[in-house]
Amino acid sequence: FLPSGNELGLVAVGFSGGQCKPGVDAAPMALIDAGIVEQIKNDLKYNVTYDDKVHAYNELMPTSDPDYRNMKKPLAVSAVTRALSAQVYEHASKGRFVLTLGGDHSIAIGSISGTAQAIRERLGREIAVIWVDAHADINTPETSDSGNIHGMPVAFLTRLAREERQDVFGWIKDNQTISTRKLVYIGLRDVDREEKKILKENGIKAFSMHDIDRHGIGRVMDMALGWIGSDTPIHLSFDIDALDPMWAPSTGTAVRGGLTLREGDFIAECVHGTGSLVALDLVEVNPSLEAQGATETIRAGCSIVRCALGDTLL
Ligand code: 4U7
Ligand code: MN
Ligand code: MN
Ligand code: MN
Repeated sequence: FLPSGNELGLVAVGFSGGQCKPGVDAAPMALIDAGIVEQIKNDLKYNVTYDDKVHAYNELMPTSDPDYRNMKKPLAVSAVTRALSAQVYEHASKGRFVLTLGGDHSIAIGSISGTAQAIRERLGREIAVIWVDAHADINTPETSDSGNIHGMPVAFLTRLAREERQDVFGWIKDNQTISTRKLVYIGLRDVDREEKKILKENGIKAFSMHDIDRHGIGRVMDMALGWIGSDTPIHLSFDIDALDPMWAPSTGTAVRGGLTLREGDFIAECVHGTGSLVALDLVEVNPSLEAQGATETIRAGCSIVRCALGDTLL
């Protein structure tokens, strides 16, 4: 099921509506200005299909978008992720590896639902998801303190959160969802109390920073990939705030005590090494925060992407 012929589809998503801080919508352009597309084409030899646009989805923005079930901007996030889901599906169903550059992490509702559907239809297989993040992003609308949807994408993708309204994620079909058994977290260190309960009750596999300190990132990756099992298509969703603020200060919800840049790259290298990676999200880079650190954060993002696409040290 390997994406054939090094074909890669790129979707640039300039969307920040899953949280409250402006600027994360500028990340795709910043990553592209830093040369990410050239690196993918020239150094890593991918055939890139890209519409040369950073999608803002302005035509989808509602004129009024009041809170609903404690969710902020429910109509906007739902509409954007629905459109993104179709874009990602289009690439993945043609056998392309799909790279989605965010944007805040709410966009994973779109990218992962699109991958899940395409891989089910093309190969009759369920995807696994590796979620690299300081946070679990598995709040339901009811457990969320903030109401920010970038803290809820995993709940909607696993159906732990559901909504009938078509214009508020009711569009998510069963064949676009993922299994809690094939979900693995790496890098957690800021998990809300209610989220901890959800992880426990559903037996979800998670490797926190404590586990990485105890076992080292090498063994943690062996265990994470062992849990998924070989020969399972993998979608890697990488939140830049998984890295320590020393390496990635420019992000909306930075948490100290995170991964080194090298550990982040190593995770991406290991997942690439499985030969089963079918899609990657790189999210939550916000170049307007900690402006002195923006260049560093963008460089870290580019590095993670290159490693996941097969860049090697030797
Ligand atoms: B990110 C939080 F309360 N859990 O729900 C929430 F701590 O995509 C943070 O991982 C969510 O950056 C962070 O708002 C979302 C909070
Ligand atoms: Mn996240
Ligand atoms: Mn996070
Ligand atoms: Mn964040």
